[in-house]
Amino acid sequence: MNKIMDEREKRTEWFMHDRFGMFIHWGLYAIPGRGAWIRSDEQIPLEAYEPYFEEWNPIFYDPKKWAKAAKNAGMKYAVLTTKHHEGFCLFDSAYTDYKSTNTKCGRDLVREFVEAFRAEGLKVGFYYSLLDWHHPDYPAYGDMYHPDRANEAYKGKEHNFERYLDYMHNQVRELMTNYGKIDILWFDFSYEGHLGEDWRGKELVDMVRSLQPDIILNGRLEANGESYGSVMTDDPNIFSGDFVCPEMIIPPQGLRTPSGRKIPWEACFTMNNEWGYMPMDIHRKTSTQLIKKLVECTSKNGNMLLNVSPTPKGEIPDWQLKILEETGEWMHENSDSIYGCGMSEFEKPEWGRYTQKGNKLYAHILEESIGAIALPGVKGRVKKARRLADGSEMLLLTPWVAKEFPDCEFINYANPEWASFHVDETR
Ligand code: FHN
Repeated sequence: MNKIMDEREKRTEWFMHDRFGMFIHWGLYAIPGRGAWIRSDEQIPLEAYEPYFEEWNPIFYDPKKWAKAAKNAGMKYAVLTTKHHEGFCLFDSAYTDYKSTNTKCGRDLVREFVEAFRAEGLKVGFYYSLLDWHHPDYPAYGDMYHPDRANEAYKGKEHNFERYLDYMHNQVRELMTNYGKIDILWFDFSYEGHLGEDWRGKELVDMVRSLQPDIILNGRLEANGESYGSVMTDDPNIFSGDFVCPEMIIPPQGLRTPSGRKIPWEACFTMNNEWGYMPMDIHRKTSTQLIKKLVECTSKNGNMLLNVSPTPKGEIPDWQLKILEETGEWMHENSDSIYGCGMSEFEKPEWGRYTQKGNKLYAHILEESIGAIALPGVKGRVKKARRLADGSEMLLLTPWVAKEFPDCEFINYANPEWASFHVDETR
C-alpha cells in the first residue's frame, strides 16, 4: 500500500480515460515568430524584448473557436501556457505588471480560455513556467538557460531567490483560486539546482492540493533532463506529481514502477518541432503521422498532448486547424479504440498496434495490407470482427497456412489502406 500512488491512481482515472488533449503555447514570443525560446536562443536583452509587450494586442482572440476546434478533433482537455519562461502572464496577476491585462488588449486571456473550454465540456489545465526570465530575483548571469546568462550587466547583480519563490507561489495560488475548478497543473521545468525543494516544492504542492483537491500535477517539479524522478519508483515523494510527461518521445513501452504499478504518462508533441508560433516553419507533421502516435500512446497506456501555437493576433494557424479537422474525422469513426483504452494483453502484432478496452480488442493496421493478416495469440478468442469506420464485418478466415500457426486468427484484409477494426474476444 502506498498512499501517494493510491491517490494518484484515483485522481488520474479520467485523465487515463480521455487520452487526448490540446497543448497551447501562446505568448509574446509569437510576435518575433522564431520559437518560444527566442529570448534565450538569441540572448535578447529585456529592453529589446519590451516592444513586444507594448505591441501585444490579439484582436482576433476567440477561445470559443479554439475550444470548438479541440472538441471536434476529439480532444477532451486543454493545457494553456498561463506564463512561459519569458515571464509574461496571460492572466490578471496582482503580483506583476507584466501581464495581458496591462497590454492594449486589457483582457484576462486565461479567464476567457477557461470559460470557453469549460462551455464545450473540456477539462482545463494550466501550464506554469517555474523559470522566469523577466523577474528581477530570478538568477540570470551564469544560469544555463537565462537570456542574460552572459550579459555582463547582470554579473554580480543581487537577486533574492526566496523573494522570487514567494512571487511564484503567490501566482500559483492566484491560478488555483481565481478561475474555478482547474483539472491539470502543468509545471515546467526543473533542472540542476532548481528542482524539488529548491522550489519549496512541498509547500507549493500542499497549497495546490488544498485549493484544488482533485487537480492532477505533472512531474516536472522534480523531473529534470535526465530523469523523470521518484514518480518512477514505488516510493514517490510529495512533488513527484501524478503523471510523467515525456516530451517529443513515446516511452518504448508502458511505464510501471519496479513493483509493476502503472504510472500515468502523457507525451507532448508539437505539430512542427516548435512550441511557439512560427510563420515560416518547414517540419510540419501530417494528421496521419500524429494519429498513429495517438494510437501508439494509447497502446502503451499513455496520453497524447498535441500542441497548437496561436498567432500574435490570437488565431490557431489554418494549417494546424486542418490537422485538427482531419484528426477529428478519424476520431469520429475510431474514438472507441482510444477513449478508455490501454495496453492490450496480446503481444504487439507486426502490422500495427492493439489497443484494448475490456473484452474489445482494437487492431490498428498501420502497414499497407494486401491480403489476410494474422493475429498471433488470439486463436479461438475472437467472436466477430467489425470495421470501426462503418461497422462492416471483417471475415475471419483459415488460409491454407493456418495449420502451421495454430495460435493465430486470420482476417481477410486486402484493402491496402490503414484502418482500425475491433474484434470481440469474448470466448
Ligand atoms: O522549455 C519548454 C518548452 O518551451 C516547452 O514549453 C516544453 C513543453 O513541454 N517544455 C520545456 C522544454 O522541456
